[in-house]
Amino acid sequence: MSERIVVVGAALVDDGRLLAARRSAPVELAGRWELPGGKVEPGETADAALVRELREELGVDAEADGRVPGEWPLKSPYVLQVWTARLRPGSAAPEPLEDHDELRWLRPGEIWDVNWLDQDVPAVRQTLAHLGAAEGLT
Ligand code: DCM
Repeated sequence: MSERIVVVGAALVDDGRLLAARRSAPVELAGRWELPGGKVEPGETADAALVRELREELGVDAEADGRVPGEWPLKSPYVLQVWTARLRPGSAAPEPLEDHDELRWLRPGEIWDVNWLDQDVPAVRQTLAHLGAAEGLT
């Protein structure tokens, strides 16, 4: 029996906008947009992994605030979970340091303008349902 491995995606929200990141690798995912994040390492909590990944990939100081209910299958053994996150005061603005070549802050009404990874579409939909009204995203 193989264990499943959790990939955490960040719904990073700032000023009523959601951050989307365009992947530059691997080739089969390049050009598609995702909630930035990555694999949870052994012994690491999901929210700590999220903060680490956002620092590594985007150079930001972020904090996770809560999990979006649900879990979406990726290529086995991976599953995607989403946490909402925000920039801490004084954080640098996000930059595409690794894995991505473009970032966009999506305003309400722009959320579906980018070509999300297939597996991120239901996760983004659920994220909007979860925090849309409270964050002014819907
Ligand atoms: N992944 C995804 N959606 C996300 C984040 C990651 O489908 N929002 C996938 C892409 C990779 C795997 O999870 O196959 C691990 O991600 P990474 O390469 O960023 O560590």
